[in-house]
Amino acid sequence: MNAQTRETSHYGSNNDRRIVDAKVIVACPGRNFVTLKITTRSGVYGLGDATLNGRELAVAAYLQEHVVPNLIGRDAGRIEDLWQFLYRGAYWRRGPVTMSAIAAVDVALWDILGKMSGLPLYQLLGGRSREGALVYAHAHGSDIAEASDDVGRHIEQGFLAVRAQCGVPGVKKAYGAVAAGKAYEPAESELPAETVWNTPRYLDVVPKLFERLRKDHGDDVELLHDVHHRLSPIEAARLARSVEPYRLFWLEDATPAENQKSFELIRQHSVTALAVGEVFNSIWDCKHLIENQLIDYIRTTLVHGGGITHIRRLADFAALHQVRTGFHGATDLSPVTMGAALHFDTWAPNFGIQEYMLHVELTNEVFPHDYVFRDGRLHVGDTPGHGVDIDEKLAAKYPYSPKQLPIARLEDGAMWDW
Ligand code: CS2
Ligand code: MG
Repeated sequence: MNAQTRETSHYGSNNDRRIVDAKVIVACPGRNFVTLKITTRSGVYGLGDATLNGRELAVAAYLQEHVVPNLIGRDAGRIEDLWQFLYRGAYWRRGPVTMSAIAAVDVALWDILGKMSGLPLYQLLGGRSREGALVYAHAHGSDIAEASDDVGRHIEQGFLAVRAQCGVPGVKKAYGAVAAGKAYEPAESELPAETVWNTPRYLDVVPKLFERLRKDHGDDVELLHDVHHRLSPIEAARLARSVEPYRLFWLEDATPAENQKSFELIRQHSVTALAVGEVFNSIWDCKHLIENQLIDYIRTTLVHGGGITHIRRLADFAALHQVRTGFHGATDLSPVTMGAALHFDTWAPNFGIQEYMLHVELTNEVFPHDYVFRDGRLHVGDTPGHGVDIDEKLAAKYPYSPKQLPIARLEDGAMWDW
């Protein structure tokens, strides 16, 4: 027992809130997910997602070996203090493994707070700023015509925003550009498949894709595109300028951003809106980008960025610079992250858009949730907490299965970004 005792609040004494169990659940209901379930003495539990695609077991071990022993006996109501404890106390700061583990604890504690107080998470954050969160779907095709048909299908389904990717002529297989109807993220093999990338051909096809999409689908639909870190800064600037006539909602990950100053070059040459940050895990990864207004949307989401406690700080900082959120929402983030992110989106004054790549049915069965898609937006329910649960018995039927996304090389064999 630590010093934080004998305190009561409107939602119970901290004796009820004491953490008595923390369980790391690893399962593969369609994709691999790592989930942390924290249980308090009162029996109320909270869930946090700790999934780091392709490196799942590293986070599971970090939690199991280094975090869980520190949680038992602590007051689940001290969310900020536990965040600081796990961040500062580890001595080693930041990094995707650490920050995903901290996020799982943090989101689980916010879930507990919601359940104990009988309030949905968005209410704890400050209440609704909007009725629903605008989402974008994924459309793709092996060529421009197929991708355009797929965009049309998504518009018919009610999406107001669609991300479009298409095959690159002469490039046999590129991550993100599969035939329409096939899974966008082919995490198929135990070791990563190797694909061959060609930048000049890609730079040639993308403006043609968006010219066609505007012709076929008009000006109302919001269109997005993910470059997936494959360009140099000057190439990214060229692409951003070449798609200006088609008014993209955003161009994502146009160039890797370890060196945040790279984005200055893109900004100098183009007014296309820019999004980046799904691989970031801390406010420090985007501080220069945000305070110099080099981006328009920040994509870092709860699971990889230290949970609600840290991302709220990041979002508030972004708001000061008129940068909006556009959280990562691929199928390798669990519905727990989606649910929590949607509550955040419902509150955040500077919310922009939410990525929504639909989970397969089995994933949804393992993680029952109350968010629903309606009229181009996702709507959270009023279940206390973040509204996402786990069916542990069902999850246990789908054990961890190592799977990797494909990587890329250039035609001369050199390793490239994907
Ligand atoms: C992609 C992701 O959703 C996106 O924008 O970039 O699919 C990303 O490749 C994966 O989440 C990586 O694990
Ligand atoms: Mg992306």
